[in-house]
Amino acid sequence: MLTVFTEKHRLRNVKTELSGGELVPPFECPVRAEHILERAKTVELGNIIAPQEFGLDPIYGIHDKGYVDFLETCWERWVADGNKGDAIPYMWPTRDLRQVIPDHVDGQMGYYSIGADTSISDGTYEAARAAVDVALTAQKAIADGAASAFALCRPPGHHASANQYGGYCFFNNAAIAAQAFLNQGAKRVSILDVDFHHGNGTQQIFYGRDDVQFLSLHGDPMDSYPYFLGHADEQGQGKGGGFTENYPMGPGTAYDKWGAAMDDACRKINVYGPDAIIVSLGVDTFKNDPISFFKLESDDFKRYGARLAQLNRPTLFVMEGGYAVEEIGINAVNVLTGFEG
Ligand code: Q9C
Ligand code: ZN
Repeated sequence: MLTVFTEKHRLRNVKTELSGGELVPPFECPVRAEHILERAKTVELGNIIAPQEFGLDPIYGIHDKGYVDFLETCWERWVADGNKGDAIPYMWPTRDLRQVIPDHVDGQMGYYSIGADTSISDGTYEAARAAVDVALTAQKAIADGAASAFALCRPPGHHASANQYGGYCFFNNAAIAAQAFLNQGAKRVSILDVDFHHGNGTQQIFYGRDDVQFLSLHGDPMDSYPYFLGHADEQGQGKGGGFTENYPMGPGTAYDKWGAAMDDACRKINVYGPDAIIVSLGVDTFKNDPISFFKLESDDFKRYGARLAQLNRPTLFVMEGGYAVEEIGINAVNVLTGFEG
């Protein structure tokens, strides 16, 4: 399987994450991508190529221009305002407040984010742009005839909506790739999100559409980030009704239950009959993940990779989360080798 990777991911290198009332080293750190790349080389997964540049147009197909402009300028404006640390939002237009876009960068950070866990610093925008190019380059390989490809994206994307960042995500790499398939003639695309966390951004982007089916297996939002989306009764709206499927699962969920949800999702993908499948590949379902509560073993990643291969459709893997950095390479690449059989 082809892997697309760029060193530009290292430009995403914030010092701090607000967690547990402290500023800690970020869970979403550069070594994650390095370990996955090393493992892909070790098992000789296939060629590893750098991305082409696709520019801003595919991003504007999913994200609001005002949001993109904000991400491009946030850090320089934060520094110009005299701040010393990473840019972290602290005020949001919640419930009864007005949804007005302020002029000040502090207000814009609140308007354009879903939480305080995702700091911004120098290079965040460039790295997020490069991650989109990684996804689109892998998508193009499939459009050109490859049966599968691996977009080793960093930063991840599935928590980013049309106009909000958070959960370590800025541009929704998987959503942008899905739109690329459609623009090139695909009639239907399925996005199967196996990251531990609900893919709230991807769900929001496609919630009212019937040309992208979104399915997510994740920690129950009653007990887990992102808390405010991902319940089983969220199934799409308007002509998108029935094209969103959520499988929230509780603490301690292991492969017996998780694999059954995966089977059910695969059955629904077959009914939908997509021209391509995008797997939002987070491996934070692993038993040792520091911020998650599922109990998958390393071998389970191979098992579900093999299950995905049975769908027998063009499949684009887009890297999302996973924070047990010592095992992240083994677990992510196990899905891909399991898929290849
Ligand atoms: N105190 C992805 O997996 N919150 N994002 C963690 C820890 C955010 C995860 C809080 C988790 C976001 C792509
Ligand atoms: Zn996650």
